[in-house]
Amino acid sequence: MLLIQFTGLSGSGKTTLAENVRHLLIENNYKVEIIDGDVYRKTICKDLGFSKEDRCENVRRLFNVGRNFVEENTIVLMSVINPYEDIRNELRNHEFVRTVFLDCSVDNLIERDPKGLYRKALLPDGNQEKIKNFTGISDVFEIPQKADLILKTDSESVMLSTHKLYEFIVSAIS
Ligand code: GGZ
Repeated sequence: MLLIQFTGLSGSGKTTLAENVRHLLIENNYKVEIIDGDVYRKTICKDLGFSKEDRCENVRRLFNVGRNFVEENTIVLMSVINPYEDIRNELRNHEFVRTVFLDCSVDNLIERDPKGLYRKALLPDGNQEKIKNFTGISDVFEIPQKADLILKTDSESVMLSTHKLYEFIVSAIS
């Protein structure tokens, strides 16, 4: 089966697209599992922070969860920021993995900011509410050099990105 490793900034549309595509795939009788970083950071990854080491460990643990689902003939959508090229490449070594980059400019995300996280990341040093090491603001996001699919989520509609992703997944498994 297939494991999609998303890569993209917070708010770039990973969760929305994963859920939309999951619905379409289920309607077509595929088994699908979403592995969402934000969710697993409250359970098996709750000991991890946002250093490079911890983010890579986070991605590795989620990949190991995902791999078990893949073995059960399930399509896995791994919805994480996944900001480092070396860990993405490590996962790409597995033939069942594809990399999907949700490309959205930081300016656009700062403007949308539905959860108010960018506002908190941009607060002055010393402010108690400030989020430190925030990807795209005060922490690195390495642009993927070898994505199998790039979705420009700041310029194309959610519906178009959903359909592109769905078609990509179906052709990858057929
Ligand atoms: C980035 C952060 C941070 C920092 C908290 N940097 O969009 P969200 O809010 O709901 O999901 C993001 C989540 C990032 O977890 P991941 O497991 O996807 O990250 S990684 O792949 O880098 O390990 C975001 C929130 O946690 N969040 N602090 N400093 N995002």
